[in-house]
Amino acid sequence: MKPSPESQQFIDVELQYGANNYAPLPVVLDRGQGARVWDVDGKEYLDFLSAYSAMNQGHAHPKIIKALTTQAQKLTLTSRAFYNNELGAYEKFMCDLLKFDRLLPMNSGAEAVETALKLTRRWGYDVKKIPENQAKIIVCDENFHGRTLGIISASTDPDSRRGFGPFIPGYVVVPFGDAVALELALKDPTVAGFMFEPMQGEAGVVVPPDGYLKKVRELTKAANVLMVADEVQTGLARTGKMLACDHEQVKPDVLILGKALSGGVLPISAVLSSHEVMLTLKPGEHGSTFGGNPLACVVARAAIEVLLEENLAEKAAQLGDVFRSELRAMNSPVVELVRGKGLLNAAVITPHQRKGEKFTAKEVCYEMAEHGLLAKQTHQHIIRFAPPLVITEAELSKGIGIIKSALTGF
Ligand code: IF1
Repeated sequence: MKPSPESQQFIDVELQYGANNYAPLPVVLDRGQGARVWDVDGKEYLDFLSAYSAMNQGHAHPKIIKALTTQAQKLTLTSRAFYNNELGAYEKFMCDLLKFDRLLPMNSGAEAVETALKLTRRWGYDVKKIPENQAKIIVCDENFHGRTLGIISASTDPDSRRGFGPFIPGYVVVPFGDAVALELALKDPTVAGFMFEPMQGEAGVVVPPDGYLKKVRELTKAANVLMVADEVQTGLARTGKMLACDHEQVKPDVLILGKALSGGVLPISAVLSSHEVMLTLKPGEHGSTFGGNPLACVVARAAIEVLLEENLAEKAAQLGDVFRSELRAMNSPVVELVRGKGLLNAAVITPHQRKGEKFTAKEVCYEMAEHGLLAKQTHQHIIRFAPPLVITEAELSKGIGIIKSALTGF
């Protein structure tokens, strides 16, 4: 796909002045509404990425934008040196909804993960009485939890780690979805927590075997180890339940949220946990300038209310079933596998030749973009499909049509 001269100008200035840490599709977006976005030439696309599941509520949701603009004119930031009149109400709202005792507000997903890691270690020392500097945290092979040094120290992806060492010690890696391996790793009495994604995102939308979440809950409890669920991507209605852990009715000890917590409007993240875990932190031991700011509190509350008022978890479950069955029914010889839950799905593509040229996940994404659907490959052969949950049935059918033509040729 060849960008218009106008688009190319925007691309060129980024190429010249930006860091080179992304390789975007050559589409320059200018406006969004619901499940649709428009580029600088006015071309319309269906957004099947949703900013990596941050836009569950859709672009420019009127309720969230109203909350944003109203509060922005009143008070945006106080820092935590003072109280503000929105934080407590937001914390209570979230704790009541998700049945946790306490919430710690942060900004990006990675910061919330860092917070959860620190809380887990702190609990390990103060409550579990692990000897000083010996706490370990178990993580999964092919995890993705963010980009900070503390987090990439737990990563098994060479691209995320190369040239960034030395790394932070104290991680143990087990295969994802393997309860037997977890049980074995939990025998070490210096383990403080097990942090994992209930469905792995970057690994290619990997759904664990049925019963895995329940088993994780049982095993961690028996070993006196915190179950730390990173639901930054899977949480907040994306997989067809408010939390992916709800699919097996388990409650983690520590829950990490981000992305759709703001409906894609601001970086807002949070860690939720029990009195026992959260109160191991004392004043001055952790924090953030922007975390818990009144603008974020108001936006997050509106964003969660939208999920509830519009039954977006149920909608994701229903439309997700339609999406997967339609994709499978295409019987495309180049689609090896369709997997996912709710509206977090992926297709595994067989690399093949078309019109004499190689055709893999990236080429499929370019072709879909030409025809008005934006999605992004992960690894070389997997395409993630995750439209905003507010997508209409008509828009979803249109999207399925575009995917079909991109996969089958014209
Ligand atoms: C990028 C993937 C998605 C996450 C989980 C924490 C974070 C993320 C489970 C950190 C972030 C992102 C970041 C984005 C690409 C992306 C991603 F492809 F890498 F896997 F969503 F699918 N926990 N995920 O998925 O949150 O600090 O970014 O707010 O460009 O790196 P963050």
